[in-house]
Amino acid sequence: LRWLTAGESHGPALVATLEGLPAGVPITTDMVADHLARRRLGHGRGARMKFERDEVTFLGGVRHGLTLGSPVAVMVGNTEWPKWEQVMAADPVDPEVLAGLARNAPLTRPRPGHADLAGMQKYGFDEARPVLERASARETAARVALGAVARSYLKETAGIEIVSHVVELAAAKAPYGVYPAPADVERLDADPVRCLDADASKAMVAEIDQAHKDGDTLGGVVEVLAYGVPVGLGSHVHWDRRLDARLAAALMGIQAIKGVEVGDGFDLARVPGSKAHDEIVVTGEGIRRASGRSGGTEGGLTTGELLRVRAAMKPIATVPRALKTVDVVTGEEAAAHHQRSDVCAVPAAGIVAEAMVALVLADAVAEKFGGDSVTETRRNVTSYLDNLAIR
Ligand code: FMN
Repeated sequence: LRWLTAGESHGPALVATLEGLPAGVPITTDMVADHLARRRLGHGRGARMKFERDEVTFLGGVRHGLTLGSPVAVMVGNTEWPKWEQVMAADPVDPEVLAGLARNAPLTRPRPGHADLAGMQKYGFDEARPVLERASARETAARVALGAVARSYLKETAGIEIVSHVVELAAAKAPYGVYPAPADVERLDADPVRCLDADASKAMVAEIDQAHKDGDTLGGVVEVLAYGVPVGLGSHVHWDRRLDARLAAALMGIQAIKGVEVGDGFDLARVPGSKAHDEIVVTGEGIRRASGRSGGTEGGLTTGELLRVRAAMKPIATVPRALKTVDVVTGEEAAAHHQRSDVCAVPAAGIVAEAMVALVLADAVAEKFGGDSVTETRRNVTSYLDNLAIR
């Protein structure tokens, strides 16, 4: 699969293309819009989440609710565009008109924790707008849109289903080792922080409320689970074919993600080998693992067990109690710009992480099973699983 996104945070729209899917994947604008709505959920999101909505349009690759096998192109419109039409115009705008617009005031006080300063230095901009417009996590809406297509492909061809939940938010933690199933998604989406455990959820909400009062921001940890992943996606034969490496890169590629764990991850470094691995046992369902510490990959290949990855998000960098910076025009110390922002976006990051895992798995399924129609891919999956010599 190949995929790309384009578009700025306050531009007319985000666009994304996905190439390499077979024909016959069920997808509708409503299915995409549902996932985009899930990205907006969560206690602690900023005002923008409430007054904006996402408008989805397929521009190619889909007809009457099914993919055609041609590149899928999807557009997520920005309902705020009329307010930004001049500031973000593609064509030149009369400088006098621009000078009269408060929204166009140059952002000369780069925000620590963002791409602002290094981006201005690298690209030769004298203000942060041209950098922050693309660095903004608004771009993740385009990934979630493609993720919706990828997850439908996974479900139709291999029966794979993806679930995420928030397991840590600042100091509040969900009980370790409790994994939500696909049937829990509705309940998770209804929870203010997308946490399965009611007590932990309350503690997380309290953390966010306190941070809000303190003019501060918070991060946390999300866990993504993929059910029904067949054995043998990815490969041990080369570093960039390892599925764990591909998942880690995809998750690390989400704005503000600073750590990724596969399975028990860093905890595995703290226990002896006798407690770190998943023993192989014979069960009524054939050869299985006695535990799930590896997170469903060994040697860069999926094992056929539950796939489990975690991503750690740093606190939102636009801190209301503004951080110190330098005004790049005057050279003086200053307080960083504070644009409307979230206190905490960990629940939303979980939805983005689901999309990234879906895209990586879709790529690995397409690579292993091929097929130009969903029927053909499904037949290839079934035939492979039915003919495994060892099971
Ligand atoms: N940063 C903000 O300053 N304000 C926000 O409201 C905000 N919302 C985010 C929502 C999501 C779903 C994600 C994944 C990130 C969000 N961020 C927000 C983080 C920024 O996009 C920014 O990329 C990040 O702070 C820079 O970190 P990096 O160095 O890891 O890219």
